[in-house]
Order: sequence, then structure tokens, then C-alpha cells
Amino acid sequence: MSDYNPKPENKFTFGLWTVGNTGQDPFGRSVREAKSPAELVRLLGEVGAYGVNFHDNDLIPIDATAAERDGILKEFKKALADTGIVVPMATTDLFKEPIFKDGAFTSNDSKVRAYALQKTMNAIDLGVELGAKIYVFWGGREGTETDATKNPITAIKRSREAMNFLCEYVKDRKYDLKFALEAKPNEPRGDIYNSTTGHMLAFINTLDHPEMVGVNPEVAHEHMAGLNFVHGVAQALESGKLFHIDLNDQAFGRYDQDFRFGAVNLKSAFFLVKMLEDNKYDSSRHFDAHAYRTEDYEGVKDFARGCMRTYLILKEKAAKWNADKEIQSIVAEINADDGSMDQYFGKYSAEKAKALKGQVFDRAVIAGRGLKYEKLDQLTIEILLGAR
Ligand code: GCO
Ligand code: MN
Ligand code: MN
Repeated sequence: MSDYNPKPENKFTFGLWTVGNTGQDPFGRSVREAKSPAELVRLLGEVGAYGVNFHDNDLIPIDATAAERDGILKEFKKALADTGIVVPMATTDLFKEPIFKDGAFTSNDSKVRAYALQKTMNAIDLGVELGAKIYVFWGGREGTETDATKNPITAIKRSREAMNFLCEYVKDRKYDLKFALEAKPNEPRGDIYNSTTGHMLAFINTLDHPEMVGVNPEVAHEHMAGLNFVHGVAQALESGKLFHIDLNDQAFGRYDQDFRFGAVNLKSAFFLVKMLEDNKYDSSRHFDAHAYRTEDYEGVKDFARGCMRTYLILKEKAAKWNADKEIQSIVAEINADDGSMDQYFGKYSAEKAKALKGQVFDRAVIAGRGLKYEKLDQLTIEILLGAR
């Protein structure tokens, strides 16, 4: 059994906004005092994280003077150097300020759209200065409460225009930076555009530089929509677009919970970790979650350690599943193929189609075969419960 201690190669990262979350919610004030970015880096060093990510204004307050900015950056860089923590990803806050009340890149107001581009270019410069290689776009305010207000087709065109402009900016500045688009179906808007990872993947193919753009799927966001997260991530992986991932947990039908990774649906977390590991995913494993509001900073550390520990335990369980003889013999059996249909697959030809039309299938015999999925699923559960 492993010690479940996080290692740099696990690429476990947290946002300043995650471990720095003070527990404020729509019904109550903060329950933890705010810590500075440098203090949060030291906390992450203590729990063994690999990296820290931030929104521009998590690090530099929006109205900071040049001198304040320099002071914060100096302290932050010192904390990074002291702890060995790196900055793999950065992003823009395009949702907190009142100017973004009706969106940023999709706002009807051209001044808001232009300001959003300006703010993002500055934030990209900041992220790159600190070493970020991935830049996340989460359009929290890019949506509506009523479709009377904005034309959704125009919104798609405006989003595309913004992405194309910013890709050119990155190329112009010769930055080594890729974009990762993060979908969410709702909250804080009634409905958010490009609401799932699948929507984002289709949107990316319409951009001028699709090779620069991938996705940043988040467990909670697909679970909020009642979707199977593993399937969404599979689509991203299969198309070479999984540039980043936000790990947390969330029950369907609830508010945006942002729970510790694996806190709600262990089985889905297991198949996710197994898929990431089996496919040698090697970008950040970012925990976009926060500690329960009941916790002090010791509890925040428990939360952060818990995210990483659960991931590593599930990774070990995945290796067990892959090495389990009984499981693997069922997997082999259900995928067994006598080759008799090979002639019909692969590239289409008129001859193949004709031959296939002439093939006789005994539907009753084919359908009569039991698939042993009950057994396979129970064996999976037993691995998860530690009974195997
Ligand atoms: C949310 C989102 C954000 C983004 C973050 C990075 O539900 O609030 O998940 O936490 O991930 O803004 O872009
Ligand atoms: Mn989220
Ligand atoms: Mn997120």
C-alpha cells in the first residue's frame, strides 16, 4: 500500500480562490479571515501541492496602485521560490465586477466587450510572467436570465471573435500558452452559453486557431446538468483537447457545491481517475473546490490533503482493477471477437455494403448471451470498498 503522499509528478494544483475561500455565501458572511496570496502559497507548500493557479484579481486587487502591485508580486514570488510551488495556469476574473453584470465577451455593450478584452490581455501578461502555460476561460456571466435580452446566435459570434482576437494576441506576443475553455450550465447566470464540455468542443472547431484551444471540464459542472462527467472527459481526451481539469464533487439538482474531490460520488470519481491514469493524462489535476464553511484553516488543510489523498487512493484502486484476474477475464470475455464480422468493418465499399446486406443474423442467439455486467460492477464495488 502506498503512503498516498502527493508528489510533483501528480501535478496537484489549487487556486488561490479555493484554499483562500473564506466561506462567504449568499446567506452568510465570511467564517475565515482572508489570507494573502503569499500565505496561501505557504499553506499549499505545507500540504504538499505542486502548483497554484489564480484569477488576475485573486493576486492583484483590481484597484491596486503600481507600488501595491509590485509589493504583492515580490512577496508572492518569494513564497513560490521558498516552497517550490509553480504556477501552471492563470485566468481572468470576468464575473465579480458590476461592469460584467450582463456578461463580458457576450455583453450587448461594446465598451464592456472591449474592457473584457483589455482586462484579459493584461491578465495573460501577468499569468505568463509567473510561468503559466495554460490559460482558462470560464464565462460565468456569459449568459442570460431571459432570452429576450440577448440574441444567442450573436453571443456565439461574439465569443468566437473574442477567442480569435486573444489567440492572435498570444501569437503576436510569442507566448507559450494554450487556452482551456470551461463550461458550466448555470450559476451565477440563469443559463450560461456553451453549457457543457461537448458544446465547447464543437465551438473550438469553429475558431481560427483550434490547435491552441482545448477544454477544462469540471466535475461539478457536468453533474449539475445531470450528465456523466466521465463521458464528457472521454470526448475531450479522444479529441486531444483535455488541456486541464477541475476536480471537485457535486450532487445533482443542488446549488453549486464545490465539495472536496470524491466527497459525493466515489464510483464516478473512480472511473474518472482510472481513465485519466490509463490514458496517461499529464496536465494539472486542479482541485476547484473549497472546504466546508464549518472549517478553520486546519480544516482547509484537511480539505486540500483529502482531495489529493482520495485521488491517490483511487489511482491505486484503478491499478488494482487493471491487475485483477477475475475482472480482466470478464473484460476479455465481453470483448471477445471471433473475427467473423471483420469483413464488414473499416472503410466503406459498395461490395462490403452488398455483402453485409446478405448476411443472416440470428438475433435470438446473439441477444440470448448474458453479459456478466452485474458481476463486473459488483467486483468494481468490492475493490472500492476494500473487500478485494
Ligand atoms: C465556478 C468555476 C470557477 C472557474 C474559475 C477558473 O464554478 O465558479 O468553476 O471556479 O473554474 O473561475 O476559471
Ligand atoms: Mn465550478
Ligand atoms: Mn472551475
